[in-house]
Amino acid sequence: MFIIGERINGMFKDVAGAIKKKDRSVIQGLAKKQIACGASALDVNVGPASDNPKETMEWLVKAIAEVTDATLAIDTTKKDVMEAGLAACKSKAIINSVNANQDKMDALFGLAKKYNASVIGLTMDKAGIPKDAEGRLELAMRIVAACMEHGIDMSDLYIDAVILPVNVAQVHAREVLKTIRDTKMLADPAPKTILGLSNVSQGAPSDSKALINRTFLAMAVASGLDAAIMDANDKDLVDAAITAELLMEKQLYCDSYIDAYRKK
Ligand code: THG
Repeated sequence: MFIIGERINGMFKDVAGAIKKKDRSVIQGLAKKQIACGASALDVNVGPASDNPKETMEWLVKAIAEVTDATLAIDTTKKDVMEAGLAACKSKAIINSVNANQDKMDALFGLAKKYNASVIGLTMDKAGIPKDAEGRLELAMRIVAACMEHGIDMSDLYIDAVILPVNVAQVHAREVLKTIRDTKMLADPAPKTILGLSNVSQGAPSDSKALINRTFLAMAVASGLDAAIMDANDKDLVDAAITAELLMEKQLYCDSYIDAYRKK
């Protein structure tokens, strides 16, 4: 599982506070902790309240790059903020994200080429997120086609079937799982699949969130999920990801498989 830590996001109070005070140590602490817990990459999102998102994104990326050379997923819907983040990255970055609208794809696949970045493509467009897998797959196919037109390798594309909170959109979860399975048939080699996992438990009672995330992650791995933006600091969640991959024969079994995986 390619784990992208979700914590450097201005939607969290500690991150919003650190941005306001320009306190790099809070951000750097979160970066180091997530990597130590098993994240291979870090999501970077300035959050909804930022008055100067371009400058904030650049500041976050530079602060993180001082303590790790991990891949960063630049998480913004704004093209100028995306470019500010990509330009500040020292290692290969991930564009998080592009939707299936042609104008967005042309703009952001252009940036992907310019900065040699990977891309997360969301199965949504101007009309929103389709309710069923068929609608999501049609948008995924549009993203795959645009990627090919722009000369981007399938190995650099992650399709995100967009999971919604189960408390308000219960019918979506199984459609997301079907989308993950069928995305593998859209191209050869196939694009990768990814989810913003914690969306699924947003709004659920806090004592059930971790269980909902962990259960859905195991189900998604069984459906072929390759990567997740998730709470890497949740040890049980990371252990569940490793174990689900073991049971899918993506890791070799040994009695100490968790330790063996974490030492890799
Ligand atoms: N796909 C892609 N990128 C994404 C998402 C996605 N980026 C943002 C988001 N979704 C993934 N990141 C989070 C981070 C936190 C939470 C959900 C998704 C979250 N937070 C808790 C809550 O809202 O209940 C706690 C917040 C708090 O403590 O303040 O659930 O889908 N490509």
